[in-house]
Amino acid sequence: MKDLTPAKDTLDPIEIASRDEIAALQLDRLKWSLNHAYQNVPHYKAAFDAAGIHPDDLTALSDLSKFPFTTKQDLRANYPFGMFAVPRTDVKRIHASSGTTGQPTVVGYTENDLKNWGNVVARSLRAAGLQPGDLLHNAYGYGLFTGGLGIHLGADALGLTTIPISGGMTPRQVRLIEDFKPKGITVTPSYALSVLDEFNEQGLDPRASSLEVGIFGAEPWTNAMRTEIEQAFDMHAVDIYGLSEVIGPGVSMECVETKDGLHIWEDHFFPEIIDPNTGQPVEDGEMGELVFTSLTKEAFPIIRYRTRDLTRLLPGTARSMRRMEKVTGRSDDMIILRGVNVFPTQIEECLMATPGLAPHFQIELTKPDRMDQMRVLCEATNGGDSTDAARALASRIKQTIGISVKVDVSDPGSIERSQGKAVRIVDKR
Ligand code: DLL
Repeated sequence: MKDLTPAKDTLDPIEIASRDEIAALQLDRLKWSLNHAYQNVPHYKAAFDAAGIHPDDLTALSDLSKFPFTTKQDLRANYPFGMFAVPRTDVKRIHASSGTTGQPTVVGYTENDLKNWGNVVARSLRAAGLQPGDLLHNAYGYGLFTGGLGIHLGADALGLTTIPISGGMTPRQVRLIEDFKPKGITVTPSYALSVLDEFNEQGLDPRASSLEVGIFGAEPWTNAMRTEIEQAFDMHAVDIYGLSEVIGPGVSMECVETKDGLHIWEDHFFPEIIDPNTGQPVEDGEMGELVFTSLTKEAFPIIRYRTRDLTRLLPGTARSMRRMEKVTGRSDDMIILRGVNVFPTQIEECLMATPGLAPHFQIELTKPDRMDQMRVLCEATNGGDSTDAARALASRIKQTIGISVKVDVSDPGSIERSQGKAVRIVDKR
């Protein structure tokens, strides 16, 4: 793999500024953002008043913990445009979550917001090793989902040539990678595996492709998966994180030179980690739920938003800004199996460590006799001995996670393929 480390003089100065400089900027911006939300969004005024707190009470960054949280429920209650802080006519773009688990969450952007979003995504793409003039194959979905258009905005801001292929039509994805020879690919890790299968199906060698870096996010994935993808394509694999409510992709990004967690673009998004049960902030380094406050957003300011994503904060390395560890999972995706907490990423790690199994999997939950049961559905690699592999995976899960599961290994191609975010859990209870 080529060294793709970006030259220091191409970074935004704030990426490598001193912590004091970053904190001073955050404090100024935080005061602005709290006031902006309070004055222009009835929900925030009511919530701050009810908590007996006013934006002027914030004199230090640590005062933020006195302000109330915002939850997905609050956004739903204000559907569709109730959380907007500017007149609708100043909103230049709207995105929305798919709403598969309820009413969709609607977010909006002013012209300035789009510019800032483009800049943080450009920063992220540069951190992955892309430079102006490079060719990018953007396979995140275009539409109301923020992935496709969010990455596109950043690619434009960085000066890349973008192939806006979106998700799906996998044979065509492979064909265009072969014909156009992009340097980078932006795609969910699970869909990257579908693209990989297609390479093999067509008898093409993915390692011989032009791809030098893949920028993977929108769903949890493990370091074991990173190794698998890097080896399969002979390219770097880096992690990009974000969520619609905070801006979209580009909230944090892993640097290609260190691959040690994701630097949060702290000049725009202020992170906290809280204990999900008590709501109390925990120290940097401790695991908990990630909470974000926007510092510059005009159309849709968001104050102390509970992401439900579990991770921890770490000091900066390749950049001055703090890192978040790879997300373990969402608290919603945590399975409690006979008292043991399990995340799909833990199953992924065990699967990737078991020879003879392909990286595709689903977890099926049933309750045959008032006891929860988990079945891991996976596939044999071509020519693998599936009985041995099944036994090996079940035993690895028992040893490392401490739960007994059934493992069903089926023929290659039998697990439903993702075209975007993978569905990991099928709950039949
Ligand atoms: O998935 C934004 C995005 C698009 C990020 C493309 C990266 C690349 P939403 O659809 O609002 O936005 O979903 C946000 O997806 O709260 C996490 O649970 C999960 N997620 C996003 N990125 C990662 C990641 C986009 N790198 C939700 N690792 C978030 C783990 C991620 N989970």
